[in-house]
Amino acid sequence: MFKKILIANRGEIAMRVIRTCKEMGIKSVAVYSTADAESLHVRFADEAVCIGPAPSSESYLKMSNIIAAAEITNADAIHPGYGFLSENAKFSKICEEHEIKFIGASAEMIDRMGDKASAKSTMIEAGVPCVPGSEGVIPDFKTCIKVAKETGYPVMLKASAGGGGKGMRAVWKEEDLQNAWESARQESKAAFGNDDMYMEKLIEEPRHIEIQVVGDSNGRACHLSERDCSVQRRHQKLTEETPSPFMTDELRDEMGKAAVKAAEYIKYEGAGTVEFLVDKHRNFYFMEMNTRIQVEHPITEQVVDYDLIREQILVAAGVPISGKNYYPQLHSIECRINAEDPYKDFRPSPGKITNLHLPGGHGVRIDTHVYSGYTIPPNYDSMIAKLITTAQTREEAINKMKRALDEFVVEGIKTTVPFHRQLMDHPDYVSGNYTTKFMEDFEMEEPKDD
Ligand code: MV4
Repeated sequence: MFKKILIANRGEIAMRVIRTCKEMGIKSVAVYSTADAESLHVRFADEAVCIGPAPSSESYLKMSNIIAAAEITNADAIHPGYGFLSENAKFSKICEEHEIKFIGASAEMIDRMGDKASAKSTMIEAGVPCVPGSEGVIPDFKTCIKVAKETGYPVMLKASAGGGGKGMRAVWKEEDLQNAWESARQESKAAFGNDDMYMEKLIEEPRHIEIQVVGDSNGRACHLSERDCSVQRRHQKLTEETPSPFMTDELRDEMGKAAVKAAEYIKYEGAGTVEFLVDKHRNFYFMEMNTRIQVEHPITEQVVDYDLIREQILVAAGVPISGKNYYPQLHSIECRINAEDPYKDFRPSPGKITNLHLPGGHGVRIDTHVYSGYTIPPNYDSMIAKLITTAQTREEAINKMKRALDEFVVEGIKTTVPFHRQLMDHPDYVSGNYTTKFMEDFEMEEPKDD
């Protein structure tokens, strides 16, 4: 078992990993930029190394500085968290070359799943349901027209190096295809340095339902059921829940089996997430596979009583998984609390938290790194806390979320607490009748003068 793990991340996920390391008796090393010198993960870790100035490119993305920190502290593994270098094949490779265990996917696996068209081809070989469309990357516009005709409009053009919606265009009729093809490729080239495109039949008003999987070094995988992540704004998840209000027992079994088949086919090691699009007829289609721990992992932990970070560490140390699958015994909802102003188009609101009161009580979990007096640096993403409520039923979990949001006090900056509070009263959310289109029509009501 590892003696010392360096966490190559910051914020709440760094705290999350440090906590499990402590519980497992593993020493932890925090790395921090000069902007994070006062951050909580620095204080909670057993050791801390400053790896550079505020800009991520000079610190949390600076591979040489992170490897140097691991060498000088004699860490035998690195946990990358999510974001930053968590799905960077080159970093995974460099860790391997330095004989530091990367608690994540191999460089080959990251590359294979990071190339969306090749990931899809792999899933077709594995027999995982995929959206009909092109066979891999489309070589030229002439083929694009032909494939769109064969697929049938509307179609979705997608960037193979993409993800999160960049370089993606919905095309409803042939006359719009050329503009979409050119603008999507330009956007993808600019964002990823690669303009390979593939095409799929457009799935209208889909739900985003993902399955958590864990694979071990013996080639076995299990699933831990689903998370419904359909409430998104500009491809940023805002809230997630499990079980999905759209799920049925047979659909869960089918999607779970497909996700395990995918993971075992590619001999996936570690915690991963297979993302699916689900249409209104409950047909599901492979979308992408993420080879990292996800922000929303706590809701799964809550309903199946399982520590996913612990499992990542055990699998990376070669410990086999039990092999059984896990099904939700409770209902859990996560609200991402961001330092953004929902009354001003969710614009960032960095600054000093002058007063903070965190909710608590039965069934309330908060994963956060902030504290009263903490100054949120403008350099990183705006998430300051994840508020998670868990109860026997969805109705009770929503009720608990409302109560917890009403208790949540953050002064000195604006946050998305008021947005989540209104969401919990929205009829389409409360009824569970929402898709990825939900946020397009959502309007914040002006604050009542209290
Ligand atoms: C789609 C789709 C409809 N049809 N593919 C968005 C980013 C990337 N994860 C894939 N996405 C989509 N792919 C087909 N064939 C609709 C989306 C989509 C979406 C998917 C999940 C969650 C939120 C979304 C918001 C807009 C579009």
